[in-house]
Amino acid sequence: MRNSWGAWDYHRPMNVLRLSMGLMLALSSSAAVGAETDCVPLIEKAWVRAAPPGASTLAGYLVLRNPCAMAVDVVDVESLDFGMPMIHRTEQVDGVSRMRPAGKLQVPAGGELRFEPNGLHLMLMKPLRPLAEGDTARLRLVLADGRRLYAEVPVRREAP
Ligand SMILES: [Cu+2]
Repeated sequence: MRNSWGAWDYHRPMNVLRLSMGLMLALSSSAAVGAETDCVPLIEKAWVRAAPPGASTLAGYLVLRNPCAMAVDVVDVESLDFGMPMIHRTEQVDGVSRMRPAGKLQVPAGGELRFEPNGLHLMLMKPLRPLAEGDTARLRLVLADGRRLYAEVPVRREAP
């Protein structure tokens, strides 16, 4: 399942994607992963900020909500539309704004993780096609347990 985009079908509704992901998990992992994996964290309010044509980097934001009974760790972001997507955090150091790789991010049970301007964000480098306002970017967050959370994210000028 790792490095495979096989479960990615741009046109299928999300609940079907989730179901097929659940089935794949059921087939690929046995008792080691319990029924807990049926519960999937949710990507909400996702958007990519529109940038001028030719921009080498776009920024993405979202809320990752974890309604499950166990914490989940987010370790990476992948995309069909960017050659080098990363998770960054913006920090103020001595009054200067800096960005650095965020590392592993834990979302507690029942909690949420907010990717928002001037904080945690998706740093979407090397666009593989032009993405203008109204377009949709395909992203997925990678969890430490190997699961992927898919999102089709609108390109917008402002937060939804
Ligand atoms: Cu950044």
